[in-house]
Amino acid sequence: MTAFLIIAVLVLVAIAIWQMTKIFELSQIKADNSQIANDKDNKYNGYLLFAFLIFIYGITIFSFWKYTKVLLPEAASEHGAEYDSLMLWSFVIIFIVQTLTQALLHYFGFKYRGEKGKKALFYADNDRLEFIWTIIPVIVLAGLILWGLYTWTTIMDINDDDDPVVVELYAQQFNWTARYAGGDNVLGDANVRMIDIDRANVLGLDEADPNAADDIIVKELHLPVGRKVNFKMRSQDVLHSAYMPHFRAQMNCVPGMITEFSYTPIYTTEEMRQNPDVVDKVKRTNAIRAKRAAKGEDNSDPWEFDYILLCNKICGKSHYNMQMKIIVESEEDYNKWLAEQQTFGKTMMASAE
Ligand SMILES: [Cu+2]
Repeated sequence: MTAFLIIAVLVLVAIAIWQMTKIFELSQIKADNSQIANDKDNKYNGYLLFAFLIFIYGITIFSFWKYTKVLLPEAASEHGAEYDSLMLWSFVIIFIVQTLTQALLHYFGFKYRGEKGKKALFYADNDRLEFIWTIIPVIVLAGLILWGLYTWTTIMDINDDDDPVVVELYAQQFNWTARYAGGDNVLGDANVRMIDIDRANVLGLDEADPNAADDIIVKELHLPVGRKVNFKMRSQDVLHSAYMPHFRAQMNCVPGMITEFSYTPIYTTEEMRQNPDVVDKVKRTNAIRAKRAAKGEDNSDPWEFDYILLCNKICGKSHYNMQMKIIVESEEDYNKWLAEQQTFGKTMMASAE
């Protein structure tokens, strides 16, 4: 790949030098006018325009065929479908408009190519035409913006009604920690100044706050299916972004403040593993891994699908590996798992001994 890029750059530099010498030659006044475009040249360039049009349409079709399968599978959250249709319709509109305008642009480029004796028509203005090409984009764009704002307000519903699970996501270079609010479903106060690694107070919880004692700090996110989860994000050092692609969720984690996002997972991890898109993706990935393993390039085990929390803000050298596994399960399994975790109060007691 690097060799290819170097060759490409060298070729482009060579072309640039060649073109510059041509310009230099043109600047020398000569009797010979072989460098001035004639009808034949203009026609030839007109055909090249068509060739380019075919090229961009071809590469578009190729990309659809080749890369559609690497898109995310069906959304696994309640709001996800709405988000996806907003995205899809924006793309459909952009796609149609760009396909038509590109065709017209190249066609007119060809039709009105330079020709001996051909004169351009001077056309001052046409109010009706200008009105049409202003009002149509205005209506379409206003529609998209209103729909987007409506979707945004629905998604950003972070109220505490309907008994949501309250979870804190704590970002630091380069890992995630999650904190559950415990029995009272209220997160205890926390501040980076109170972090005490020696005593395992990794999130800086306020030991004097009674709400903190039952908080549960974990390194793997478990969520009950069908129940709303309210995330409260914090960052210890720099800007991070909590990105949960399968749930169509992302929110920046900003040092010094708490940001929020909430969603309701609708498929358990097990259910998502049965999703045809996911089955297909796992199959393809494992085929590639097997091929690499046969060549001795890869010795990792077959991959299994899991929901994932990633950092989506370049935050330092190990940003690419800043992730946490998410497991969506039945409320029963979730409660069982939660009951097995140690509370912050107990951790503090153990460290005091
Ligand atoms: Cu990060």
